[in-house]
Amino acid sequence: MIGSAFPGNSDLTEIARNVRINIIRSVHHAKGGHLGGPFSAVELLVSLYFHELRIDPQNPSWEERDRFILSKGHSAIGLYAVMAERGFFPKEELMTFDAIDSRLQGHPDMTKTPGIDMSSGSLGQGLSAGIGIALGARMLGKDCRTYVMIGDGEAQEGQIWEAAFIASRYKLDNLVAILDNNKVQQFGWQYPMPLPPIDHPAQKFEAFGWNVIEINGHDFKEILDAFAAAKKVKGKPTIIIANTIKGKGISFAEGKYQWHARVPNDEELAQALVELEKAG
Ligand SMILES: Cc1ncc(C[n+]2csc(CCOP(=O)(O)OP(=O)(O)O)c2C)c(N)n1
Repeated sequence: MIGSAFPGNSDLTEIARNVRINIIRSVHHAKGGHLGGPFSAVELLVSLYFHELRIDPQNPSWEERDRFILSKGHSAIGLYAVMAERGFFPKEELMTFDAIDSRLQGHPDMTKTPGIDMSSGSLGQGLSAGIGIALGARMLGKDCRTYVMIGDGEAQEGQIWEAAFIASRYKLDNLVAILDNNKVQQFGWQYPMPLPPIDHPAQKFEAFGWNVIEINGHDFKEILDAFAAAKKVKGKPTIIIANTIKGKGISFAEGKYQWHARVPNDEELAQALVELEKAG
């Protein structure tokens, strides 16, 4: 973190709780947006923005910053809620989410929102852009690192595998991909289901020449250890396969594709807030 000490694991938990509360309030207020995917990614995003990334919220275009691409751009409200906690913009602005003139669009827009490194939402593209940024940093002799979060449903896109092939060919050890492996995508498959969106992701990325680390994506210690381990690897990109739960933290949404992009009604919001306030 720039300008402040590592907040500690208990504080990270508290931040994650606030983030989940702000996500569901924003989606309820906007009457639109996604819930399941943002909720599965909360601990990963909090770890990135409160521990891992070399960033300065006061200077979001700082040349020497690490870059982050939310390739699963439909989870934008999760990213905005974390960035607001970190001070990129006021938390009150979250209530403008998805409004036509808001800086916080339904999918990230690098031309509108301070601190967004790539516009995303059309799945499959973020890893390719991350490779370009990581390669550029190496050619310029810069030590900044690039992080890209992809979804497991998104990993069905062919472009992800073209990117996976190229990243290891260029030995991009300054690139870290994070797979939010919540095992549920937009429609139809029950959880647990016979076929996840991508089976054996660790073996597949390993076969493409990546360093693979598999973790529980809701456990801060495992996440931070994985980031630290990735920094020590030379000559290969790293993928962190983060096993997560879609809708994590709301009992009636966990693991349910029906909550991929559903807006809670007033009663559902109230029940979710009771559960989230109690979460530790
Ligand atoms: C190219 C493209 N095809 C389809 C969509 C519509 N879409 C939005 S989210 C989604 C499911 C994504 O699943 P996953 O990557 O597992 O995301 P998560 O479960 O983390 O929300 C789809 C198909 C899209 N945004 N882009």
